[in-house]
Amino acid sequence: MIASKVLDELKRRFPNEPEYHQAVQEVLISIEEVYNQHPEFEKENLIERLCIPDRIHQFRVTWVDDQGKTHTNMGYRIQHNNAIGPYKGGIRFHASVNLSILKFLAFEQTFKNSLTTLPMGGAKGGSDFSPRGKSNGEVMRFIQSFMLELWKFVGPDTDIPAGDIGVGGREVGYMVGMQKKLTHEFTGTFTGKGREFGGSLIRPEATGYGNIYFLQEMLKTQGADLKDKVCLISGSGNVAQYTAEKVIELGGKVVTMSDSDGYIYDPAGISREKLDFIMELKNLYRGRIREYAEEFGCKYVEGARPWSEKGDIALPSATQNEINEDDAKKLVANGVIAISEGANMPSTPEAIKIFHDNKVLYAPGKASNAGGVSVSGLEMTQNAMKLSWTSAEVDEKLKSIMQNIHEACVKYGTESDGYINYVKGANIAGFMKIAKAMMSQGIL
Ligand code: NDP
Ligand code: 2IT
Repeated sequence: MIASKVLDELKRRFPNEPEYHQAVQEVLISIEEVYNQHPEFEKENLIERLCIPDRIHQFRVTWVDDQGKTHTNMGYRIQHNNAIGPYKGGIRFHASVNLSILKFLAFEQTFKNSLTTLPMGGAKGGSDFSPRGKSNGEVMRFIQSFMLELWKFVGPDTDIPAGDIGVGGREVGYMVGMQKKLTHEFTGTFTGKGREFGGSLIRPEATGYGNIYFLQEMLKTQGADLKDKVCLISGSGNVAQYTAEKVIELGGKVVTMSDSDGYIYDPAGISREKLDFIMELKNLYRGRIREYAEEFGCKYVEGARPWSEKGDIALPSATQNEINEDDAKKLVANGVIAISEGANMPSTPEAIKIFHDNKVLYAPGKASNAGGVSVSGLEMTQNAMKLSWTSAEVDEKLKSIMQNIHEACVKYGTESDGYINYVKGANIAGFMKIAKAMMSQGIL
């Protein structure tokens, strides 16, 4: 396999999908050498079978707003690969959603899920519907219409969706309700459910906490910890909130958070009480991060990202490609020692090169944000066993999974000078498990 040739061919067959090409390119470059040590892989064209999704469902979603106006959106479910378990991955509702973004996310999810050590394949879905500014009734009616199509493709042993951007507890609840109505069955088809109907404790916290558990392992390799470290966080949604919570608990100082309008910079640090304000603002009132600056009198920068502020650690937790080459240069010039991604693919390839060239600790999302889907996997197990574990039990399992993922990255990613290339480590470790499973199951 010659990585550049495979990529060129994918670009020719699937043009205008830049995010998908970006995600595939990173993996191909990382695994090229290992792949070529196994001629049996190439003989069965494993690489194309792994890069091209098994199946794509695409449908129109029609719904009526509070004023009686009829809208159409697009709905998608990309079932990427189920070699190691049923399709599994989140649903994203955001105006920017398109096939390229969901294909990159489903591809990444396949590798991430392989790393978790749990038996889950990879998938992603969503819609270009944005819940922002919509009433509860509008969100519910949209979701009921979305589910009229999606229900046919999902199930507890087939494909198990969950949350992502724009999809939290409220949205998962509406999806579960409609799935139940259409199938007459109460099954564990979704994860991220409310606690009252089969949801796992710690699932809301899992991605953010997991990212910090991974970061702790990275810091340990340099004899460092989080105490008094200044942390730059982007986003103020599910992942960002619980990332901040864990940093604060471990003695670090969070100085930035953001939303799609801008970021706040609080040099005194976002305390536990101030984080409660953000959680209430975002989760209850669905307000804007600007209101934090108004409440506590700190700096707010409209239309910008937080990467020009000085910090020891960067924790991007909003969206893809939110750290570009210039941002990476600024972070490095300001003395950043670690970047641990809560979001999926938040750093551009040029930014990653800057981190690698400067030998800073850099964890790609498919390793460091795998805690969310891991606890989803634990939710599936609890549902199947019809029991629920305590918070402490789930948290303990989450920590151990993140430590195992870190270990796998070290095993496959340590370079001759001792620098740990977590991108290479995560991609090779994730790939080898899927490849072996695919080879065992015949040419499909
Ligand atoms: P939320 O919808 O809860 O929060 C998203 C946050 O990011 C919001 O603050 C949002 O601002 C901001 N944001 C979204 N899109 C953009 C954009 N285009 N530009 C700038 N800011 C943006 O989503 P999550 O916290 O769940 O997801 C955040 C990231 O983490 C995503 O990359 C997701 O794929 C990834 N992830 C999520 C997991 C989960 O379990 N939820 C698991 C693993 C990864 P605004 O409110 O203004 O839209
Ligand atoms: O990107 C992700 O890993 C998620 N959005 C969570 C997926 C899941 O199935 O819990």
